[in-house]
Amino acid sequence: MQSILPLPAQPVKPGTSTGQQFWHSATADRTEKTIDSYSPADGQLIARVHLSTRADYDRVVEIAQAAFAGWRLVPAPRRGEIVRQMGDQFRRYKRELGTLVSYEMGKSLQEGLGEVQEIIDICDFAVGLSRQLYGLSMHSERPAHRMLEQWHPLGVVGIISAFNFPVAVWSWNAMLAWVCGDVCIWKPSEKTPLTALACQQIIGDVLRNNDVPEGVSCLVTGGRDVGEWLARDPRIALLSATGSTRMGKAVAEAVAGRLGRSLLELGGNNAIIVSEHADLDLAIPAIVFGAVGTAGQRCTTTRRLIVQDSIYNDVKKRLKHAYAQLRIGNPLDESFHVGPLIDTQAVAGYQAAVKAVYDQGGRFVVEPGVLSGLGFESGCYVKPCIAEAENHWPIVQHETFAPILYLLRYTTLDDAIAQQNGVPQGLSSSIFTLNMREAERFLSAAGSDCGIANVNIGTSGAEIGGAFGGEKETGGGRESGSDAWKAYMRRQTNTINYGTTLPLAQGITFEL
Ligand code: UN1
Repeated sequence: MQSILPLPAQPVKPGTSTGQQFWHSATADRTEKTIDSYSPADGQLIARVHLSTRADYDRVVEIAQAAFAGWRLVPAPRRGEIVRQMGDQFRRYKRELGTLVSYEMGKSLQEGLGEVQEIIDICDFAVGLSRQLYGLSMHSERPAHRMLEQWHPLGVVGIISAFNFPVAVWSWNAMLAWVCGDVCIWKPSEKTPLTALACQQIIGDVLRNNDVPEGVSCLVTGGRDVGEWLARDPRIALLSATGSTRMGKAVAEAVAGRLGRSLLELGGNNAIIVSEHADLDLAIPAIVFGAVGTAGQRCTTTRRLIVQDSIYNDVKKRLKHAYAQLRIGNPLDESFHVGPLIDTQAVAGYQAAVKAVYDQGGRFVVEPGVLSGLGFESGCYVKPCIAEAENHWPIVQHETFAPILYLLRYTTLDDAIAQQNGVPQGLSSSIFTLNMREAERFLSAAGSDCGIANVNIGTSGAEIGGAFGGEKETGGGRESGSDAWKAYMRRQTNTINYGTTLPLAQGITFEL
């Protein structure tokens, strides 16, 4: 891997994508603090990245604000054209970036490439959107009056992204924000800073070649402190944050305290209901991919399986068989299905959850374990496992970012839906059934309470065309497709009088 990205002699420094300070300059302070990025695949140090100071942060916000003054006046389709060129750049660098995502984050190469494909897809979506930022027009109650609404750029958008989708989730936000006329400051996860720097490099040429003002795309690096600076800063018009519910609550409180806007995409505790009317040939692979894909570290990972009594033993048997085929190993080797967790701290979280399952009365039907020995030197590889459990147990109610699947049973569909909804989170959900009444009930107002509800496909792997996000402790935000763009703009209602009198609304008279 060292040949793909040789470790730079000095830390890589963030900043704006067109500015001098993007790569570390010769004059930089050698005693500066850094984030060391290790690969969970082999435990190697990949790079040292400069940690933004408060002074760096303030400078970046000023540059972003200055850029916004110009960028908001660039016609939206022209902004879309620049995003189109970015999409081409991501096409060009798909393999390199996908490989780096896989190496720095630990997801399989296929998933790393898939993540870059999500960037390409959202670029295409945003290009079309740049000609469709539609407002409505309304009929006024007053003669010779016209009413309409228009959508204006909002300002500086902060983006806090998580390690599990280190680049795609940034792009869902940034590409929409840019066609909407906003400028972005991205704080990537401190666990995956290098993939973020790579994205800045990839789009840097496009911005320079098009004379886009410096500061349209900014990057700051760091952990909780930097997140707090963004959350408390009234110069940040919208803060979009993806991560844990704990982080989201802190962000929501700080942003609400200044009456700012936040867009939150937080934890999930996603379930698949498997009815006695399910086609199990579809259900089993969907469950396995949903539970073990990205080593159980997607917000949309399938964490609970709610199975009808009459097929419970059959489903259990088939899953045991499927899990026995899983090959765990280096994510860059395409013969493996499951890569490592992000770091040893995540492994400790997995072990604590396993212990909690035993303590709360659970039983593993596919055994857990941490792998060691040749190929597993990083200490981050764990066995995907399945436990028989009950929905109300604290460990089942909690999102553990690891490949642990809880097997639950139900008798009636009402009971299944109650269990599916009976958790604090509300991101993704699905039912496997060929019975139309069951499927429609699951999608009805009395059905799933999640932001995403699927029939005969799993809980993960959403396309960018739909709005992505969830209810309850998932935070309520929507990113990506549909009309999620509206969160990145400010709405203005206009009333125009083209007549010769001044009638007041609601029939009020006011004579002078
Ligand atoms: C996330 O885990 O934060 O639906 C995003 C999916 C992906 C995105 C997941 N398209 O699984």
